[in-house]
Amino acid sequence: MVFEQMWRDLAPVGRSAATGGYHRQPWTAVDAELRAWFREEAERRGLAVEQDPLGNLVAWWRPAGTEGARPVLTGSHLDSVADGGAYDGPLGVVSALAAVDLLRERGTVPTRPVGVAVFVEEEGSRFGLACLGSRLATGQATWADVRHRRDAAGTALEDALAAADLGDDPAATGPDGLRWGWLADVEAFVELHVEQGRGLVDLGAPVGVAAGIWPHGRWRLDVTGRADHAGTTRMEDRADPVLTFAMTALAASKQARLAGQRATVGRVEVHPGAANAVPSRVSAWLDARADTEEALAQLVAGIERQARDRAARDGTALEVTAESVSPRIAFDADLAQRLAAGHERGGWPVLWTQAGHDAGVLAAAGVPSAMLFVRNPTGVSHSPEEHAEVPDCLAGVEALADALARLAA
Ligand code: HGY
Ligand code: MN
Ligand code: MN
Ligand code: MN
Repeated sequence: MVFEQMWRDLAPVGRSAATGGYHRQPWTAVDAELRAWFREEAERRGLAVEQDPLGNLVAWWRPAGTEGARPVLTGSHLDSVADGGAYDGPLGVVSALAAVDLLRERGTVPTRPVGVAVFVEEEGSRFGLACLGSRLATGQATWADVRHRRDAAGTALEDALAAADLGDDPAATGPDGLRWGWLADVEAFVELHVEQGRGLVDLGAPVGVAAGIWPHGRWRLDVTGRADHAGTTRMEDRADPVLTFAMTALAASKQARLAGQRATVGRVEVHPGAANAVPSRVSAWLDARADTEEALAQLVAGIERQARDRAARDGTALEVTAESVSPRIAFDADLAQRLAAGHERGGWPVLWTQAGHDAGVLAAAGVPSAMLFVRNPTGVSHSPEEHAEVPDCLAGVEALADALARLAA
C-alpha cells in the first residue's frame, strides 16, 4: 500500500543506527534528502511544488475549475527533535499525500485547490524558535528578528540558509517577503499528527480531534559564576553556577507538579566543561506549559524568583531570556465539531494538547485551523519509542480524506 511504501522510504532518512531515533535538523544534508523525497512524491502525483525562500514547501492539487476558489491546506513538518521519533511531523505529511491518493481513488474531485504543506524547523531544534517556518510565513516573526539566531555550533541562521542553497535569498525578499499573502484566503488548514500523550488510548479511539493547545514557551537561563580549581578552592569560597542551575531545575519540577502544569529542563550546557574546575557558566533551557496564560506566567515567574534567590546565595548572576512563547490556542470550534462529527462510527473525541504545532501558529494568524490526532499506544513522543499502529494510521488517512472532501467540496 502506498502509505506503507512512503513510510518505508522515509524510514532510513536521518535515523541513528545506535538509538533508532531521528536527527532531522533543518538546512542540513538530511533535510535536503527529506525535501527531495517530498518533491518526488508530489511530482509523482502531478502536484505543483512551491518553495518559499526559507524552504517551506507546498504541493498543490489544482483540478480544473478551482482557480480563484479559497484553498484548503493540510500537511505538517518533516524535522525532528534530536533523537526524536519517526511520527511527529512526517505522519502528517505522509497522511496528507495518502489522503490525496484516497480522494482520487474515490473519484472525489475537489472544487477548491488542496495544498500539502511542509513547514521548516517546527521543533526549533536548531535555532531555538519553535515553528520558525510557519511563524515567518504568517508574519508572526520577521526575517530581521531571526536571521542572526545561532545554532549550537555557532552558525547563524542566515548562513545556514545560504549554505542550504535553496535558490532564494530571504533577505532580498524584504521583511515581508516570506509572508504568504494567500494564507489569508485559506478556507481551512487541517494538520494530522501523532498524539503525544495517552488521551486516545484512554478513550479507546484510533483518531481524535484537537480542541486547542496549552500556552507554552522556552526560556533560556544563563547563570554566570566564577571558574576555579576543583581541589584547592574551599567550598565556601565558590561561585558555582551548577548549584544555582540544579536547585532551579528542582524548583521548576516541584512548582509545575504542585500546580498541575509542566516544566522541563531538557538542554543544559556547562562551561567550560572541565571535570576538575568549578564551572564559569551554565546555560539551561526551561520549557514550561500551563493550561492558561496567567498560570504559565505565574509558573515561570515563580521559577525565576526561586532561581534569583538561589543565585544570590551562590554568588552567581542570572539572566533569563524568553526564546519563544506561544499563546493559548482554541481551534475553530465549528471546524473541530465538523471534523469530530463527520465520522460514520459516531464521531471522534475532541481533546486538548500540551504540544505546539504549526496549526497553532496558523490559527493565531487567523487561518481557520484544526487538527486530527492518531492514537499512540504508549503516549511516548520526542523519543525513538514514539509509535502508531498501521491500522490507526490508515484510520487517520481516512479521517483526513473525509475532512478534505467536506472542506473542499
Ligand atoms: O515541542 C512541542 O510541543 C512540539 O512537539 N513541537
Ligand atoms: Mn514535536
Ligand atoms: Mn510535530
Ligand atoms: Mn593543575
